[in-house]
Amino acid sequence: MKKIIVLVLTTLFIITSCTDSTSDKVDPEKSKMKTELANHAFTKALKIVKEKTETTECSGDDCNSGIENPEDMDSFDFTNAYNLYNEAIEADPGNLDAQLGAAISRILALLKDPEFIKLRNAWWNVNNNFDLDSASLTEARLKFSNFINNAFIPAIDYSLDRMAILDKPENKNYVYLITPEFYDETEGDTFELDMTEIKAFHAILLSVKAGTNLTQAYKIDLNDYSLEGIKNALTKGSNFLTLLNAGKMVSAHNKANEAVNKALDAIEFLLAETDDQDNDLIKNTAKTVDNIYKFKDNLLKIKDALNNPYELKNNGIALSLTISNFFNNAPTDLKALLPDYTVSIENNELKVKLVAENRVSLIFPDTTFGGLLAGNPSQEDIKLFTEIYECSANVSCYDGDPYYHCTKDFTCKYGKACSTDTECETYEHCGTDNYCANGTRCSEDSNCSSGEHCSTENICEYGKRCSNDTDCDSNETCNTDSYCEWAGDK
Ligand SMILES: [Ca+2]
Ligand SMILES: [Ca+2]
Repeated sequence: MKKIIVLVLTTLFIITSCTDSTSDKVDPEKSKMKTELANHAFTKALKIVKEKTETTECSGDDCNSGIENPEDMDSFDFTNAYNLYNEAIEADPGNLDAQLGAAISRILALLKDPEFIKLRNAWWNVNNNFDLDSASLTEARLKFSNFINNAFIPAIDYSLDRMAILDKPENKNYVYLITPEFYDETEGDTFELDMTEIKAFHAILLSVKAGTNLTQAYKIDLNDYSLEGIKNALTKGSNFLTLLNAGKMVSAHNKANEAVNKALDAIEFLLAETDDQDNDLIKNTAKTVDNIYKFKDNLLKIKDALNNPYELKNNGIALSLTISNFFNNAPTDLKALLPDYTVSIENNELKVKLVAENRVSLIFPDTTFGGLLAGNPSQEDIKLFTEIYECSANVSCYDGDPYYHCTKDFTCKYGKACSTDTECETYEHCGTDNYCANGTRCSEDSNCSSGEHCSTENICEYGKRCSNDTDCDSNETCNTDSYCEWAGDK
């Protein structure tokens, strides 16, 4: 009886362990074999791309590649390699070579993606069609959106998932050697990919992801690329450049931070490398170390700017950039941040004009630009920082026209510099600001011409002296200061 029980238990154990192993069987040998096949398929695809894109005939500066029509790219096919790397991962998720191969080939396989092919053909049409109609442009733009959303972003996400598995502290010693066999040669250089290159690739993927989040945050598609359609889109109040998804702005900021941290991580790894650097793609040598530190410095500055107020100085004005605030409280309409402008179509051309006719009347509706700048800068701060002035000490009025001068609000005004009236024209006087202005000097009305009066500032001005409307011309009234004033068309 005891024997039977043992036998039953043993059988049960075998059965359960068998079923377990068939549902979740790790097969490193099979995985390795699939990876080799995948590498071979990858090399084959790479060779075709290389051959096709190599320049062939040159006449002068104009060289032809093997790509003469979009269908020539049909042979760029990394899907086979991608599928095989996936089969290798299925057989053994711990196969890091397969994880790396899958991450890279997934992106290259986009060349064969139906959404890419539609986009490629549409853009080919746009670029080779001189009488471009707005319909084909609209079509191409739509294909671009479809490609980004339905093919490109999923591919980036997939590769990021592979990187999350590969780029772990416990894999710090992982190295992938690209031997001549890999690129189908019998002899040649061997390249080493270690965590420096992997982290660098990871950082690039993260920054691309940040970028794709931006494309999804705001309405950047136009429904219609005709002039009329573009005009309507640019006009204030349209939905173009309005916020579609505030969460995507938050994600973009997070991914940008992750990308910078990952790039810094790659640099730390690179700086700690002590092995022979001859075969490394990214090298840490006496020759490169200065550039590595410079790059690190720039990354630290970017990291700081992404998260803390960042001071920008120009033209004597300091503004505090708060990128983090902008991304985390994204403005609902980017167009609304601009000064008032009009959009029109003139002679079949799009014209965008500011409503303000001069620097003084130019008003920024939000001098923080949706929270991008801290501390509520003044209109004048923004104008000086962006160097919006008609004139200044460096910028003269109308190429140095002596009859114009620059006022203290940087606007060009008629009148040449003077110290006495005699330096001005006969119909002018020298004003308190030392520029010639219209109107001769007077002490009483009789000093002025018949249609004028002598103002309280002792300058002859338009409008003869009066006591009531009947003293004035038909289109004038006698104002409270007792001179005739234009009353408009009665
Ligand atoms: Ca090395
Ligand atoms: Ca290295």
